[in-house]
Amino acid sequence: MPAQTFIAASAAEAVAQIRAQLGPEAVVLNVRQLPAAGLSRLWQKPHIEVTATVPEPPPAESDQLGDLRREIAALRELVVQPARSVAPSPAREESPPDFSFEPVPDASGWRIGAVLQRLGLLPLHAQRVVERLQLLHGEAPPSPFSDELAFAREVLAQLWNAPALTPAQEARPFHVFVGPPGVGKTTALCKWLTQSVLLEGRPARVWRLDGQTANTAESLSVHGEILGVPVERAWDAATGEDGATGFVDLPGVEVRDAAALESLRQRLALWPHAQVHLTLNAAYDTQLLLAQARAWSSLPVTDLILTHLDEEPRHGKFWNLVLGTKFALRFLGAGQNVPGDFRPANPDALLASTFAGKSTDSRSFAPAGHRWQTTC
Ligand SMILES: Nc1nc2c(ncn2[C@@H]2O[C@H](COP(=O)(O)OP(=O)(O)OP(=O)(O)O)[C@@H](O)[C@H]2O)c(=O)[nH]1
Ligand SMILES: [Mg+2]
Repeated sequence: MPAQTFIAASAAEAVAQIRAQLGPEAVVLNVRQLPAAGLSRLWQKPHIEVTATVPEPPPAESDQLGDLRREIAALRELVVQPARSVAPSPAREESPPDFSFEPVPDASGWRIGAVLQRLGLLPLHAQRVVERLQLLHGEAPPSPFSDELAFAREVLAQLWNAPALTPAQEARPFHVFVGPPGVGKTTALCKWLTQSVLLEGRPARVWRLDGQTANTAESLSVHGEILGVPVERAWDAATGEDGATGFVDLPGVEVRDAAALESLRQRLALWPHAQVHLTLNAAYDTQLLLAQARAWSSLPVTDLILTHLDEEPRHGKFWNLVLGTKFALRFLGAGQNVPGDFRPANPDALLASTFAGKSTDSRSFAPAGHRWQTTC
């Protein structure tokens, strides 16, 4: 569906318009403040302009089978190229395929282990998948590689760690974003905030707090103003009692900085029912991501948010976080613009992008050519 533009005096009014015209499936593509024209700007509050659309409906069951077939075909195309290139065409000689491996069986006899490693899983985790496959389907692999692939997808989906919230965390959502400096915490907060206010129509409140260092995210205050959400600069428990969804933005902390980490720990102790989102840059090297997840696991982290998916084509590596940490993947964000691309993580979407090389499930992407305008 083509994007539609809504002009409203407040976020609540925009929500009502979007809901009435596009229904609950709407996706917000862009938000910006419209300055009032002429003298009226003296007494009139600026309006907001929201661009929204409804993504394509999910494919029917039979299409999903078709998707799987296409993924297998694409994968086969990639992995059998070297075998076919025995007598390469001149063009191929000039630019050899950069994805040059064959799904050769490892010691277990299964081929999928090598493929998973090529897609970004560490050997340890690829091995774990193969062992589980052998447990479920027998020592020897099925003859068609497509069956191995389909079984492996099932196993990965079973190993998915779904976010588990306590009743108190569910009752009064209060989101705190923590993580190393510059990974995209404030941007992720702005994206989530926009969805919460404009799509769910929930009242929200933001705290942009200083830590050991000052929180210089002025753009967060501007974004709050556009959405009509108060952005406090100091914590006051009383303002947290109004039932609004809370969002807390904090400066990044280097885990090596013991004093800053301890100060953060003490602050988190003030919010026992907070959902603490460890935010990491997905484009970092796998070992670094795992080291960061381990280092932060001494804090009461609820789940993980990965940012910068637009800069990381190999989504298979995210399975190392699923299989190698105690954290559930909660949200995946791509791009620096707000509201941009920010969606709940789930095994189906990650499997699709792992095996098809797509950045994420294309159904939820904005229409081609659309450009976001706000940054946070
Ligand atoms: N390409 C890309 N850039 C991003 C993404 N998320 C954030 N950025 C950019 O990364 C930079 C840092 O983003 P912030 O949201 O300020 O990061 P932060 O973690 O809040 O930073 P500190 O508060 O300083 O620790 C900014 O230039 C963002 O525009 C993303 O998903 N993709
Ligand atoms: Mg920040």
